[in-house]
Amino acid sequence: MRVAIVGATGAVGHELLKVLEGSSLRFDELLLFASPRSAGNTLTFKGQELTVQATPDGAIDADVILASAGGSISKALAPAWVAGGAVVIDNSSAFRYDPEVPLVVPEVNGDAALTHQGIIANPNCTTAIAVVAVAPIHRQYGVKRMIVSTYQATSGAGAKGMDELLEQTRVELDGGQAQASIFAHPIPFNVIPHIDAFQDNGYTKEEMKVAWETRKIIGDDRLQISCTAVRIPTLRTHSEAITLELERPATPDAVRDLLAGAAGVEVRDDPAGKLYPMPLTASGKYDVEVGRIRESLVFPGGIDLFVSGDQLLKGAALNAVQIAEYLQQKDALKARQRA
Ligand code: A2P
Ligand code: 11C
Repeated sequence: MRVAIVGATGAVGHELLKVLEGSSLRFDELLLFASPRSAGNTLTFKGQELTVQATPDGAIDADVILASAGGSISKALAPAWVAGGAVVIDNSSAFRYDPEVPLVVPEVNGDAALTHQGIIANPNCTTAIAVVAVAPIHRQYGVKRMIVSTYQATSGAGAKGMDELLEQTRVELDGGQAQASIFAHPIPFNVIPHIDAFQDNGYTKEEMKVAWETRKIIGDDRLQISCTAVRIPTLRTHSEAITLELERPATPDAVRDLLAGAAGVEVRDDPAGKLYPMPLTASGKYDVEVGRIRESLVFPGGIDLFVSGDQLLKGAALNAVQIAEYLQQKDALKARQRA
């Protein structure tokens, strides 16, 4: 069984290597690919130095390809990878809205992965982190409307986004004026309500992704969702304030109990003890932290909550590896015959 990472040198790529080190996924060989700029560089996996190769134009001789080199690379190359016999788990948005491509968060709709025709899409990080908390509530109480405000880390823009936060913060602290390159405005000591391109309806693409993808993963087109997506000066954890209008009334205690038993969730909810989700505690963690669970003042029987989830882990690398693990557990991942 051969696993390949395309985009191995990026922020998500690094996390993929780390998550695979501790994963239950059984495989014999790991191949690393990135742009030609990184060819010949080495990355460490389980104490061994592996050499990064330039991503070829065509097929890759691997059984599973974890792709995280951006939408244009996936769009251009994934068909050739599939034609070559690989199962592609794609972290980009290139195929998420294709009805033939399952969009999967294993805790929520793992079985959808089994219907794949070569490509399985990994959701947008903001969506993946939200649905881990919202899906169990939806199953029990039926979510009618969902209003989300996000606090998104710079890692969503890749390693260069994280570098820009660190470098430009130093510039500001040294008395200089931060210059934006990756983000629309300087990110240090700022918040920017602009992630991805503005659409005709006034929402950004990131905001629309949360609506489209949540409906697809939860499997309910009636769900009404409105999102405001905001970039904040943190490194790698996205937080989200979520308001839910429910079909059947819930109590905060019942939701706390429900989420305490939900896969991929850590309930962190003791305001008197200053215990709630935060990037500080959620970064590097596999579980999504959920707290500030309270009855909505606007929707009687509805729920307000706050989540923090590591953007590079549940928002990207961890979810991708969990999809591969799920396929293998279901005996749906086979090594191909090689000469
Ligand atoms: P490289 O490091 O060689 O540029 P991030 O999201 O953190 O910016 O990472 C993007 C990842 O995608 C990196 O591993 C990067 O490799 C890779 N990448 C960028 N452009 C290409 C390309 N044309 N072909 C293959 N991989 C690419
Ligand atoms: C961000 N959520 O924080 C974006 C990054 O659709 O996979 C992920 C974009 C995507 O900038």
